[in-house]
Amino acid sequence: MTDAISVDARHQRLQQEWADPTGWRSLAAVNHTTIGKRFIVTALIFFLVGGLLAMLIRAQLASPGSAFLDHDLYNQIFTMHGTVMMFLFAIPMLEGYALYLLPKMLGSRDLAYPRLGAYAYWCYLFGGTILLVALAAGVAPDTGWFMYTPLSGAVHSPGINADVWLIGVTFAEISAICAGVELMATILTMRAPGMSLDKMPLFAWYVLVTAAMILIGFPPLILGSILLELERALGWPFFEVARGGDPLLWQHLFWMFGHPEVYIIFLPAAGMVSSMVPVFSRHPIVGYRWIVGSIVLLAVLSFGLWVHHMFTVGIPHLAQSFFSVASMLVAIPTAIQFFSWIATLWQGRPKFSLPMLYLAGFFFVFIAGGLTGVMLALVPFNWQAHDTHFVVAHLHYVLVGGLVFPLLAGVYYWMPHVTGKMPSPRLGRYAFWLVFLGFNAAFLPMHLTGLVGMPRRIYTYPEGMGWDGLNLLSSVGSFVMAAGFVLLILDVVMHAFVGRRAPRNPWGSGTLEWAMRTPAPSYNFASLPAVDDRDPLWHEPDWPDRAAAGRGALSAHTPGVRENLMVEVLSGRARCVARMPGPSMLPFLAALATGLFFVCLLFKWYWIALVGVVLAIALFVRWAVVGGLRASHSFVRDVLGVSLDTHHARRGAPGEWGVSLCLLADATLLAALFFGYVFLWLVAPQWPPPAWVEIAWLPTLTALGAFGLALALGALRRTRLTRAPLASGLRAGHEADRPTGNGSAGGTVNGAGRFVLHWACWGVALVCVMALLMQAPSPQVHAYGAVTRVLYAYVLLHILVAALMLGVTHWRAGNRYFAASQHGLDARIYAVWARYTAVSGVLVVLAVVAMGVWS
Ligand code: HEM
Ligand SMILES: [Cu+2]
Repeated sequence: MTDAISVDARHQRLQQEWADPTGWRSLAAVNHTTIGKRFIVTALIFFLVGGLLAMLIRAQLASPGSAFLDHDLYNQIFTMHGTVMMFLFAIPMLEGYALYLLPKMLGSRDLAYPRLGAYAYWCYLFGGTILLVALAAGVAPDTGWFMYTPLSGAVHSPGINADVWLIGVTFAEISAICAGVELMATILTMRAPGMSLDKMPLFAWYVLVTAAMILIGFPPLILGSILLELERALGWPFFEVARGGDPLLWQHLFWMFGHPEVYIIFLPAAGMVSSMVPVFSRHPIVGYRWIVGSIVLLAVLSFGLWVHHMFTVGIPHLAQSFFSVASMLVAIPTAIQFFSWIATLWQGRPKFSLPMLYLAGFFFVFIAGGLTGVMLALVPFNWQAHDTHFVVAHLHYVLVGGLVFPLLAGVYYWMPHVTGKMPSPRLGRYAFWLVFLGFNAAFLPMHLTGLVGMPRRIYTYPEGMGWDGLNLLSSVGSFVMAAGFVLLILDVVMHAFVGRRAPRNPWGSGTLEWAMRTPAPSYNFASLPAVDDRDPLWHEPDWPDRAAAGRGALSAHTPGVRENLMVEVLSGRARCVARMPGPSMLPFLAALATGLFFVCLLFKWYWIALVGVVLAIALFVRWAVVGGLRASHSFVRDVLGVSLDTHHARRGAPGEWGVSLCLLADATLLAALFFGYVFLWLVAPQWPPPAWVEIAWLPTLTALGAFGLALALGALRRTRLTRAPLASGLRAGHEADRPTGNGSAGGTVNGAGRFVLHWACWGVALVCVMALLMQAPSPQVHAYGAVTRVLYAYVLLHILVAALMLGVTHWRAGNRYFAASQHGLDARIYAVWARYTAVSGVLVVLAVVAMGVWS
C-alpha cells in the first residue's frame, strides 16, 4: 500500500496537510519552518537596529568633545544597543535557527508544541516592540544593559525608562522559556526511528544543552526583574539598604543569568561550527563523545562563574580565588571543541568553500576573545581593566567571534535550504573581508584605549588623553564593518531571487535536513525511514528516496490529521504516534492578551492589567481544553511493522514533558528567590528585625496539613466519570460520535469522590496561605516583609493554577469524551503540577518558620 501513490502525489497531499494558512490567516501559522523563519527575519531587523545604534555610538566617540549626541541620549543609546543585541538579536536568532533546523535534522515533521512556538514568537515580537517604541519616544532605558541598582531604582531613575526595560525584557524572556521547553522536549522525544541520543547530529546536542541552560539561567533574571519592578512601582525595598535590602542582590541575580547567557549564545553557534566543519572536511567529526562531554561540562561550569563579573564589589578573597580559578577552567572544555574541529580538518580533505571562510574568521576572533577572557579572570588585572573599553573589546571579540561569524557561515551554508538558491561566492568573499578587517580595526584599538584608562559608557572625553587617534580608528573600522554587513545582506536577498538553482544537498552533508527538496516542504519528510548512523546521508545515500517514496514510518496519511513520531529518549526506538495541532489564532490572541497585561503594568493601570490576565487565562484554557482531540481519534497505527498507540495512551506524552520542563524553570525561580532570602538574611544587618517575627501557627500548620494531604492523595487515577470504550480502531474525524455504553456507577462515584478531596485540599491551602500572606509584616517598611510576601504569593499563584488544572480535568472527565481524559493524560499532567505545588508550598512555609525560630 505504501508505494501505491507516486512520490509527487504524496508530496502534494502532505504539503497541503501541513501548510500554513495564507493572507491575514497566516497569523494562525504554527509550522516550525514558518515560525523559525519569522524568528530569524525579526532578529535580523533587531540586529540592524542594534547596529544602527552602534554606529551612533561610534560616531559620537570618533572625536574628543563631540556634541553629536548629548549624555542623556547617549545613555539610552548604549543601553539599548546592549539590550537589543543580547535579548532581541542574539538569543532569538539562535532560537530561530534551532526552531527551523532541528526537526529537519532529527528526521521529524515538526516541533513538539507547534502552538507554543507561535506563542513564543508573538511574545518576542511584542516585547521587542515595546522597547523600540520607547526608543522612538525618547524614553528608552538608560542605565546600562545590566540595570544595576540603585541607579535603576525609583530614586535615581524616576521616569518610565527603567520600567520599559524590566517589562519589555521579561516579556521577551517568556518567549525564550517557551522556546527552551519546546526545543528540549522535541530533541528528547521526536526523532526519526532508530536515532538514539548518541546518533543525534551534534547541533541537536548543543541545542539540547542550551535549552536546558535557558530553563535554568533565565529565571533568576525574571525574578530579579519582578522584584525590581515591585520595588519601583510599589516601594517594596528589596535592593534598598536603608530598609533592609541590598543592591548586590540585583547583581547576583543578574549575573546568575548573565554569565550563562554568554554560553547560551555561544553553544548553538558552536553547534553550527560542529555541523559545518565535518562537511567541509569531508570527514566525520573527530571525538563526538568528547564534544558532547565538553558541552555538558561547559554548561555546568558556567553556572558557577557569575561572581567574576563582581570582582570589584568587595567580596571575600577566598571567594574571589575560587571564582577566578573556575573561570579559567572554562578554557578546558572550550579547547576540547577546538581540538576536535582541528583534528577533523586535519584528518579530512578540507574544501575551502565560502562558509569555511567565515569559520576561519570565527576561529581567529573567538580565540582572541577567549584569551582576553582568561586575562580578565585574573583578579588583579580585572581590578585594573574593569569598566574600561578593554572589557568592551573583550566582550565583542567573544560575541562577534563566537556568535556573528558562525551565524554568517550558517547563513551561507543553509541559504540553499531556505531559498532553494545558491549564494554568490564572490560577493560573499568581499563581504567577509569588510566585516573581518572592519571588526578588527574597530575593536583591537579598544584594548589599548581601555588599558590607558578610557572608561566604558562615557559619552565624550577631553582631548589629549592619548585616546584620540585610536578612537577615530575604531570608528572608521566599525563603519567598514557595517558596510560589510550591508553587502552581505544585499547578496543574500539578491541571490534568493536570481541565484542559481541549488541541487539537493549542495555541500554534500551527512545530516537529514538535506534529505528533502529545497525550499523545504511544509511536512519535511513524507515518511521516516530508520536511522542507524550519525551521518545517514553519507552511509545510506538512498534515505531521501526511501523517505519520499513512503518507505518509512507514518507513510499512511489520514486527511485532516498531522502525525509525528515519538521515540524513546535514549534508544530512539519508535514509541507512539503524536497527533499534532494545526494552525490556530489562539497563540496570537493569547500573546496579545499577555501584551495587554504588560503594557498596563508599564503605565500602572493595574485594573486593566487584571483584565489582560483574565483574558490570557481564558484563552489558555480554551487552547488547552477545546483544542484537545476527541476520544474517537485515538487509534493504533502500524509503524514499520510495530503497532503504536497515539500519544495519549502512553506515559511521557508531550503534555507531561511540557509541564515538567516548565516546572524546571519554575523551580529555578523559586531557588533564586530562596537565594535572595538567605542572602539578605546573612548580609543585611538586623535581618529579620526581631520585633517583626511572629509565627502564625494555626494557618502554618493547617497549610502544611493540606499540602501533605495533596501529596498523600496521589494521582487522580480514575478520571473517567463515565466509562467509554477504548476507541482503538475507530477512524478519525468523527468528533461527534459519543461512545455508547455509559459508565458503570462504580467508576463515577470513585472518580467524583477523588475530585472532592482534591478540591478540598486546595481550598484549605488557599485560605491558609492567604491568611499567612495578610499577616506577614508590611512589605513597604522592610525587605523582610516584602520577601516573605513574595514567597507566599508564589505559593498562592501555584495553588490557583493547580485549581484551574483540576477544574479542567474535572470538566473534561465529566462532559466530553476527550482522548486526554479517557487515557488519564489530563490527570497525569495535573498530578505533576499538584505535587510540585505541594512540595514547594511546604518548603516555603518551612523556610519562613525556620527564619522565625532562628532569629
Ligand atoms: C555591529 C558592530 C558593533 C559595534 C560597532 C559595537 C560597538 C559597541 C560600543 C562602542 C560599545 C560601548 C559603548 C560604551 O560603553 O559607551 C558597545 C557596547 C556593547 N555591545 Fe556592541 N557593538 C557591535 C556589535 C555588538 C553585538 C553583535 C553584540 C552582542 C551580540 C553587542 C553587545 C554589546 C553589549 C552587551 C554592550 C554593553 C552595553 C552596556 O555597556 O550597557 N555589540 N558596543
Ligand atoms: Cu561571565
